[in-house]
Amino acid sequence: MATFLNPVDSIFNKPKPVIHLDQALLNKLADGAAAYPIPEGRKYEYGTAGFRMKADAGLDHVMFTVGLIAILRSKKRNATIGIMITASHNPAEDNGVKLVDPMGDMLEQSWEGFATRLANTPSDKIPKAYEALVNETLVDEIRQLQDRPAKVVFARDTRASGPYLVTALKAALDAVGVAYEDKGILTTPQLHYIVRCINTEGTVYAFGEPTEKGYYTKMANAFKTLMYGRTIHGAITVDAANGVGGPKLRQLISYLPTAAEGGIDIKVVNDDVLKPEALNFECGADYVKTKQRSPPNLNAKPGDRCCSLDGDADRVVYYYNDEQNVFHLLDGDRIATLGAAFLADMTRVAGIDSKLKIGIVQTAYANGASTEYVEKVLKLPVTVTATGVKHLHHAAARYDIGVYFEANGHGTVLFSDNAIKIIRESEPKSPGQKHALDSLRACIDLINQAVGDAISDMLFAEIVLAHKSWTPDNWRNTYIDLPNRLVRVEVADRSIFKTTDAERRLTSPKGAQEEIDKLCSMYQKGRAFARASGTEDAVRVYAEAHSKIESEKLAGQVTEVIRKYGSGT
Ligand code: G16
Repeated sequence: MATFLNPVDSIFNKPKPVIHLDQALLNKLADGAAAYPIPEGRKYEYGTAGFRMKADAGLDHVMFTVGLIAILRSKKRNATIGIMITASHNPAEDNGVKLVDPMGDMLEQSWEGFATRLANTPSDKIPKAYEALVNETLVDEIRQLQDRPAKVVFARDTRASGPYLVTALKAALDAVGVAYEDKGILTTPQLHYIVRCINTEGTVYAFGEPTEKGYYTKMANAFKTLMYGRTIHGAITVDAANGVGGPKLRQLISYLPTAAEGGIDIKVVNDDVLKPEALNFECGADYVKTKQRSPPNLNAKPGDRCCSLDGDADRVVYYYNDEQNVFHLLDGDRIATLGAAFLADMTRVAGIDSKLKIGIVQTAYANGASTEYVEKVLKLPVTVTATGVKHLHHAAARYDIGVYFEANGHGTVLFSDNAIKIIRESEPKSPGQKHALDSLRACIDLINQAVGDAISDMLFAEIVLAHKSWTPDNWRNTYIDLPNRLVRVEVADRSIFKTTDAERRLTSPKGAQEEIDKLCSMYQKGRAFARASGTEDAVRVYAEAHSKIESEKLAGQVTEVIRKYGSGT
């Protein structure tokens, strides 16, 4: 690699060096990229959940470019970067890829543009585009970071297309010649956990042992502490969406005490990962949340607690049938309120509540009744952000204890450095305070703070229910959800639907929001919004109102508005 000075870029007489990559490296990149051309007319965008599409629609080209972005990001941050290959709740024939930043969080937003730009670069132009990005991201007037070593770790879910996509990814990593580790099949949160562990190893922020075993052990130990003297009543049935969550949950179970040992009885269903087409089919968190019914094969009895994970186990929703066999959903809003109430109680008992600011982060999909309950009953502040955990995560980080959940079951709890210090260093003055502090310390370990984690969230919910001796009915009766309806609307071009105010209002197409406002005003407690999906080619419509009939009518009318504007008539 040669470095030349470019006087044109000089600022305050400090020339910015221009890096020219060795011809041998450029040739290797050209050879590698040639095997993964962009299909004619294909456009890519790094969206809410990274890149996501039909697995055979040119995703291999994206994988090659994502490998290069991970290398640049690793050099820039001087840390290990993660790559997760999954399409989460989407059908089996889809796949996708997202990058994991050093602390196990989502890729910094300013880099999404680089990822999109490189993905849309034809294969023959990739070597020069990569060189341009080296100069753009790794060089400034003061230093150049191109010579730093890069390290990448990656994993995939159980989809059949995974191994082939790994080949395309490795082709990029091998062309540049960086160190990488293939972690095989993992849940999305497990990879996030491992990335954070690797990057914090040996520091005061050490997150744990960077292995799958380390993940299970950390969670199981925290579970045992939190369960001391408590009993979980009855079994929990977990629908694993026929995805990676099934086998991983079975592994975790082997680390947990059984019900007879004062632990938990987990029944795993829909854990067939050998039949690829079964993934997310009539099961899983997205199915249950969208259809508002249990997977048809569940056979649960009235009162049985059930929950569903999604395809990569980063979302969870609870549900049960009451004695009249009526289905009730306990979604992400419920998990957030349950968890926040517990954490707020524990900080009060521990005598540290005045030192910590606890808050909840939701999106526009949060049921209006949940927001009212948080503000009026729990007396906690609520922040609303756009959909996508990256937005919620950042907002939650502004609290000492930030509980964030999307209604679809995606979320976690973040403890600030200040909160961790106070919780770890406070001296208990009574057995009650000691118990509360021990419980809070164990929560810090049980909850996967890197990212929303269905398995960790499920254990947390089970523990809180055990502490409160609550049945699902008790949980549901904390507040009554406003009836609501979610509709997926297919339109010619979803990109014309632009929003503002945390996606609660449309700014385009012109006139659409006024029509939605007028419709909402016709219903008691009527609220509705429409937003373009970030993971599917569709617009999502959400509507809630005082009664079920009204919420469905409002959803239908707003859907018609979207269809009308979406078809350009
Ligand atoms: C992804 C994001 C979630 C988001 C969801 C929304 O979920 O990670 O934060 O809520 O997409 O999808 P859409 O934009 O299509 O409504 P996942 O579980 O598919 O990765």
